[in-house]
Amino acid sequence: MKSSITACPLDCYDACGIVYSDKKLQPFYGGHTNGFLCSHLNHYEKFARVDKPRYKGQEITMQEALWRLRELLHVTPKDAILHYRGSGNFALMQAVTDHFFATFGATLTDGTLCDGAGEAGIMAGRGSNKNMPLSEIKKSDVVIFWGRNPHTTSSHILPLIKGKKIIVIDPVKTKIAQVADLHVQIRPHMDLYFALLLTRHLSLIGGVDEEFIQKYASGFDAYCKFIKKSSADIALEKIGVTSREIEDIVAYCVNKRVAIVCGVGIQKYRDGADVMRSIDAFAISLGLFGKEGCGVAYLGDSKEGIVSPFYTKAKRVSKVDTKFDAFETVFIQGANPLAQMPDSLRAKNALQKTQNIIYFGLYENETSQIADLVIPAKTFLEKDDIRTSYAHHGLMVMQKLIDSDIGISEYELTSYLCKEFAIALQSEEAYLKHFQSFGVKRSDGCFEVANRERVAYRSGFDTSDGKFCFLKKLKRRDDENEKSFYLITPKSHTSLNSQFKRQKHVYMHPLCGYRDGEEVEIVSKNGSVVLSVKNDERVRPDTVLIYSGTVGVNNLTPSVHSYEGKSAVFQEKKVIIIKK
Ligand SMILES: Nc1nc2c(c(=O)[nH]1)N[C@H]1C(S)=C(S)[C@@H](COP(=O)(O)OP(=O)(O)OC[C@H]3O[C@@H](n4cnc5c(=O)[nH]c(N)nc54)[C@H](O)[C@@H]3O)O[C@H]1N2
Ligand SMILES: Nc1nc2c(c(=O)[nH]1)N[C@H]1C(S)=C(S)[C@@H](COP(=O)(O)OP(=O)(O)OC[C@H]3O[C@@H](n4cnc5c(=O)[nH]c(N)nc54)[C@H](O)[C@@H]3O)O[C@H]1N2
Ligand code: SF4
Ligand SMILES: [Mo]
Repeated sequence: MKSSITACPLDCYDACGIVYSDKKLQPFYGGHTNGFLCSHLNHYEKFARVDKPRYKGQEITMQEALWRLRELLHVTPKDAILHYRGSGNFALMQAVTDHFFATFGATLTDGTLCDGAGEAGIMAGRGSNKNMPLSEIKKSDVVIFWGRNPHTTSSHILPLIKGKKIIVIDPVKTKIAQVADLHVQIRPHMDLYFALLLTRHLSLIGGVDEEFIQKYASGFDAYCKFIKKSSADIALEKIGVTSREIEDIVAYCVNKRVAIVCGVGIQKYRDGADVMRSIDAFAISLGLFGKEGCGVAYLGDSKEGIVSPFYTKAKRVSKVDTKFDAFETVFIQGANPLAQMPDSLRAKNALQKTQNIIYFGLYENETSQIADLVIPAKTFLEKDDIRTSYAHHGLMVMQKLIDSDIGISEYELTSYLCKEFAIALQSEEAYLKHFQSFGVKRSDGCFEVANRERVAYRSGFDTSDGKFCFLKKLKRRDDENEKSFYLITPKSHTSLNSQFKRQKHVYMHPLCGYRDGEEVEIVSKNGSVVLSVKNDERVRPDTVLIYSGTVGVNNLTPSVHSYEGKSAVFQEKKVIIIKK
């Protein structure tokens, strides 16, 4: 069989290129993928999928499922229909359903469960979110992983950082922390203070890039005063760092090409925007923008430089605290809100009060279990699509490679609905061509999104005066309950959020005094979950770790928004542990 090229559809920084040959998924050699995939894709076809549509528990044919869908949409008042789409498949054609639902007059969502708080911090400081692409990291001397776990979530960075000085700031002794030159095992949610202290120390030793600051920032002196005031009462042990660590990091960074690689770990808090902005400010003080191999890498805007061909103007409600019960018919696509939304008991309660829950997805999960109508999707191998990334500039065509009797593609489903309700829709090919038109061919033959800058901010920032805007005020409030634990809930190497092999344990430091396998109840103001303990020396003794995708983890998390960025905040609340 001739081999064909596609790309991994998952919500992941790396957006790997894939060669499909002899019915096997193999890594694309070259580009950033360069020879390896990860366990999700290496075992992709082993995970059981939903193979038949069903209504109220009874198997039906796809044709019957579509009739039923049309009927439910027809009988529900339009303002009582909600379209809730997640990021189970990250490719661009997934949004074609938005076009139908928006034109039809249904409500769509806004807000994010992911990176919105951090992004808001970047926007407030720089006026835009132009990301440092993966490939630039190769040119750095020093790489700081700040709340990012590359072995698990972005393993294609690893070949790029060989031989560099590695600094890790993470409450967990992750794999990268174990091999780093310096690991600061910071207390959760203390990054803002830490960033302020780093900037302050840099300033005290005269390491600030004065020329850069003069040109591209305003109010640095005022910021130094702000730092002095806001960190005056903060003891280093409260942050979980030492003065030696502060000195060492600053010494590593002065006059070096430094990449600060941030992940979502730093911003799962209400003031997540301020945390990100204080880290950006440290980078500003070092003069890290507009230069090769320097900068702050976070989750960029994967749609930067691409104009959507779909009609998406609609009334919108937040994805974070969705009042499902304000609707009669809820259409859920590429998402498992009952596991992945915060305050999942509230979400379940509200969703169960609706009349019709429609689940359009690949796998069985908490949401498919309570759905009235279940419509299986096609996998990325069975449909045409195209994707971009939030960590590099690639634009990757995803060809249909397999015919299958199972499922329906997002385009086919939309095309059926548009026909039934007399809504205009272009051909699938026309949309794919539209997306492709934003690509340019690189010298290695791969496509990337045109006009994205490899090194952004060469001539200043996108704020109104072209200068970086420093943080002026803190909004945080700390939960000082001594008996409670910080809850951190990062990504697992065995699952992609709730897809694939989900974790089952709560990870705790042996000093907490629990036995391996012992069941404990973890309790927060929002709810509780019973999990068995796994002792793990990588976790701080004041912290418990429950991976994203673990059944019940979001019983514990509140459905409040970040102060900026309309984002969920999964680590805001502390928890207590009760022996069973
Ligand atoms: N294998 C795998 N890969 C994935 C995913 C997955 O579920 N599984 N999910 C994908 C998605 S949707 C996303 S958004 C990305 C996210 O990928 P990452 O940005 O790497 O996100 P996390 O794993 O949530 O958090 C990263 C690190 O932050 C640390 N951390 C937690 N709290 C704090 C804190 O207060 N301060 C500091 N400094 N660090 C903290 C955690 O211990 C963790 O090591 O990964 C994508 N890739
Ligand atoms: N506790 C905690 N909660 C979290 C997080 C955390 O770190 N900790 N992370 C948050 C983050 S960053 C994110 S991005 C969200 C992710 O949350 P979700 O977007 O809900 O992601 P998944 O859990 O991966 O579920 C995606 C579903 O998409 C379906 N799917 C996959 N491919 C396709 C397809 O091609 N078509 C269709 N129609 N369906 C498909 C699968 O059936 C799968 O069940 O979770 C958030 N929730
Ligand atoms: S999940 Fe990420 S690392 Fe794994 S194959 Fe897909 S894009 Fe690559
Ligand atoms: Mo995410």
